[in-house]
Amino acid sequence: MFEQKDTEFITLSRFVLDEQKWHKEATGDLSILLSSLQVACKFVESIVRKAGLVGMLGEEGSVNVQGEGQKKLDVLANKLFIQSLKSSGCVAYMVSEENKDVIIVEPKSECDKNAKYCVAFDPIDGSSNIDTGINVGTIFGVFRMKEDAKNPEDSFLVSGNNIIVAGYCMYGSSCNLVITLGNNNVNGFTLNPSLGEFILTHPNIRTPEHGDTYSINEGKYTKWDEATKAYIDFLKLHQEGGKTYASRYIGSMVADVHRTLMSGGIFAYPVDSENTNGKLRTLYESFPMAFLCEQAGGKATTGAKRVLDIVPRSIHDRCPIFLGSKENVETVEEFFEIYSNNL
Ligand code: AHM
Ligand code: MG
Repeated sequence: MFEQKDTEFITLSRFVLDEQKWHKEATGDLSILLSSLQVACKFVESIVRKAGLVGMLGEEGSVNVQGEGQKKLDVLANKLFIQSLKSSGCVAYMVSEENKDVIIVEPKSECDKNAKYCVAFDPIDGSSNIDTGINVGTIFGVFRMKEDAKNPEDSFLVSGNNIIVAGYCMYGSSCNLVITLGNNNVNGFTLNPSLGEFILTHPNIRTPEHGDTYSINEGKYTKWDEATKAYIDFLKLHQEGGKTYASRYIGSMVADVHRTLMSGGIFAYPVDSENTNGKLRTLYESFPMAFLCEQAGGKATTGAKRVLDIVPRSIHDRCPIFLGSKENVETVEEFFEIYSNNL
């Protein structure tokens, strides 16, 4: 029988307003921005849910700046996020996986001229999974506009330590929005589709210190560097109390990171001979996920350095990433240390 989960019915909107109360200097702009992101996520969720019925599967026929074929859903979700964020009046600049250049928001009113936030996002992450009904998601990170910026790019070409909000929305068997505003606090909300509200279902998410699941595209084994090969070989051969590591890879970063965040273990997209800087984009994939992971008690490294210490040189830069449980990531760091000494 259906039982209502024992919850205080904290909606995402109320959660954001509560957060605002703690900051006496807050203008409310960030709350409005987050409300716009929330609306765009709900909009995309409603389309993903019925994509196969309304002709929204398949290719759009265009190619993005990354040289990747755009899916119809990539294009529509991108428009929805841009439109929703533009109409918030609080966003000055945006970077999207689907747009070559920084999107500059023209102020529509005097009030909009004070817009001070910059948002980087991947509207549909895991696009290759769209047509087979597998989980996809949206990833976003919010930055403050850089005061001495000469170009719109400058507000984004800063280290990940400048990110102030990060989150993702996973369009899966349920729609989950996981968000952090820092303060070592990560919260998960589940969309109640009948109410159209995200309800707090996973308060204060903490990533286990250690996990026994690894998540990586192992088909690329022969193309990896020696440190990555050695680390994955170690996981396969290593047994604790007779228990082996489990391999889980969906190929949608949002879904793979969500599982890693909730249950522990490691997610990785390392350098390979075809992707010499890794595949995942620093600004709107690696930074938000690394920030979420650290705020939940985990770690994120490129192998050589902390992901959030990277300063991207261009808005679509890529970086290798290993993120997840603290102990697992520290083992990765040890492997990279050994192999860097062997060079
Ligand atoms: P996308 O944003 O174009 O969908 O690409 C990113 C996706 C990630 O979600 C996922 O971790 C990775 O690409 C999977 O790549 P691969 O198919 O090479 O394993
Ligand atoms: Mg992506």
